Amino acid sequence: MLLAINDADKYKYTAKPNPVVGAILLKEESIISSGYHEQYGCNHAEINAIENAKKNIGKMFKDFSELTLICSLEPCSHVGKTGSCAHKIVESGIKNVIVGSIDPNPKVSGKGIKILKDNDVNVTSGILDELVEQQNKSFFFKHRNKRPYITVKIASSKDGKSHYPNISQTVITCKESKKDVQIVRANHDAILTGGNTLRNDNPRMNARVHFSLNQPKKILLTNKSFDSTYNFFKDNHVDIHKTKNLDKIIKSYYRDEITSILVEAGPKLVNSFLKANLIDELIVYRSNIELGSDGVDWFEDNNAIEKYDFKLESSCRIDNDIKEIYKK
Ligand code: AOF
Ligand code: ZN
Repeated sequence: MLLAINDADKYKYTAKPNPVVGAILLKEESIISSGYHEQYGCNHAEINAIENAKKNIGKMFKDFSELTLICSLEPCSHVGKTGSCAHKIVESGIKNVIVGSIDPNPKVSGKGIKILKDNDVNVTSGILDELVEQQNKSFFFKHRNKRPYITVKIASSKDGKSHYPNISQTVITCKESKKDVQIVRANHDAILTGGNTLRNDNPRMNARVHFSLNQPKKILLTNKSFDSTYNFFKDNHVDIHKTKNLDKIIKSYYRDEITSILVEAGPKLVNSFLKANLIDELIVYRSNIELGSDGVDWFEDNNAIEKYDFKLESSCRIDNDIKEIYKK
């Protein structure tokens, strides 16, 4: 199971917004084949493991009834972009399945295991399930909380300021921090910003990384009109929301294929997310530069981070900056 979980992780940037899943077929102690959910919209892990085993029929095993399937997530019951894994397992003749975690997706949850059991397949589940959940944090979060996981990223001066007013762009953090932001973007399914940031900075907000990935979708909150020449409209379709009801907007993504949203916006929108209790994780890139009393505060409240119950989970140095990660 640990091997299935570990190797599945290689595909986290191309499987998203789907969970990463690993499957291994064993004959007694020997590995016959493995399979992974490598690419969103393509074969699930179990199907790849079964297909990869076929070339060993007659060499390493006679038929699938001799094999045990280990899969990190409950085999799916539904026919989505591909067929139902649970039915494929039954058809193959596999008789023993060991499952890491139950799938929290209500379309599947418990139903995949039921199909197996109803067809006389022995199922053991709950093996390293906490690790599977940790690995697919936002996927589990979304299904448990009926909304995507929300991370807010800010670049702050040492004295908690965002920028100088009336200056087009205030440079705060170093080059290395900006590079790190690209990885943070790559780890999210969507990036959200507001009209003010678009007008002032004209950011592209894609993930500029040197590995293949499914680029984050884009979400824009504004009641103004923007023409398509703004950089934000490159790469991907942009959802535009004119309402100010953040709760409604965020909850609307429960039905969408988005499990995590990265908010990269100015103080006004960040404070709205804070007050709406819609921040699950706050990432602060803190520079050693002070902007002084002319700078605009990131947070409207003094001690906002503590007041809203965020706890520092980790901090590390990036060149001259400090990256702090806070969670509720
Ligand atoms: C599995 N094996 O490898 C994965 C599963 O859109 P689809 O059709 O690809 O289905 C995506 C859903 O299937 C996803 O939300 C999750 O519930 C499950 N993922 N299931 O049996 C896999 N990736
Ligand atoms: Zn499946």
